[in-house]
Amino acid sequence: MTNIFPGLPLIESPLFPVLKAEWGLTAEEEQIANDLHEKGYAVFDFPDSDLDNRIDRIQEHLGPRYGIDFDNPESDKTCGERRVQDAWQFNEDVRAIAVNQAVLDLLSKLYGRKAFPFQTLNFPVGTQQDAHSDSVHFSSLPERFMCGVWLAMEDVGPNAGPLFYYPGSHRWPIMTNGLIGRRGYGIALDSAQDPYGPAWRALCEVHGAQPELFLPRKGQALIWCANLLHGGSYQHDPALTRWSQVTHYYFDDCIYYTPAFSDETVGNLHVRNLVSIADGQPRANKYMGEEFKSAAQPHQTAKTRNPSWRRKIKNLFR
Ligand SMILES: O=C(O)CCC(=O)C(=O)O
Ligand SMILES: [Fe+2]
Repeated sequence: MTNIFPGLPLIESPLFPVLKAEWGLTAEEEQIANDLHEKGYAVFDFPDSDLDNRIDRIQEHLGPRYGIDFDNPESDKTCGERRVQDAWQFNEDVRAIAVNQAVLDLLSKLYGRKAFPFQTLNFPVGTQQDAHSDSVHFSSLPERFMCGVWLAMEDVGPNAGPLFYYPGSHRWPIMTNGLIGRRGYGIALDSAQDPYGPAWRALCEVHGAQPELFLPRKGQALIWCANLLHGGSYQHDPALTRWSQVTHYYFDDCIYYTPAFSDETVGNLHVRNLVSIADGQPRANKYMGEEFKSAAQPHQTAKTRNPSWRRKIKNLFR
């Protein structure tokens, strides 16, 4: 069957049951594809024979950056800085995990477009972060061409603030400002997920949704779909560590933007200027093979923006 919906990731397509038969998937790949389609996440063993050594080196090199006393088993590990963003820029092991070719090939196969990593986050403890979908931070046009890969760099027990998620929530409405009745373009926020908290809570309530905890062993990884609701659960034992690396991936030939600061309907997009970790090169925003140039500068506030921005955006969408 031809894929009549190239604007949807293959694993999120209504045609998935028919299309997947034609991909030539191994049994393991098919399990991952089914899980992503049905539950919005999938667990797999991270395919890297040097992973244990990488993890040791990452902990050793990044450890001092967190301001945490890792040597004392009793010390509070949650009090320092809880993450290092984009350590791939200076740490070859973080980069190697992000650009793992088997993972890139798998994601590209499952989504039907070429995957590229654009951000890494390295955590020594849990985030204790409220439930959110990554699509409010990193959305794409067409939608859903984004995912996260969460890698356990040690065994994670229930008291270490494990990752949690709501299975099936990737099928709930994708949050946009239009959906919740606010304007977002040029409006400052502490966090891009703040405006959507009440909407997610309402959806959880109406679905009677129960979160599941991810209690992996070291070396297991979890892929989450762009719209899967997830977060970091409460850390019952602050003396524990929960080393992990999250790599965020986008896919080729999309516009990459932040919904919280955008009003899509009227063409006001807060686009992202990305660099692919794979080659360190900028990735242009594209729509159907053509470069898309937003008239507004990314990451600027309304105050600093060129006053002619509205006119320019109007022209673009004429
Ligand atoms: O590791 C966690 O607790 C959550 C991380 C997360 O939500 C993310 O990196 O997108
Ligand atoms: Fe997230």
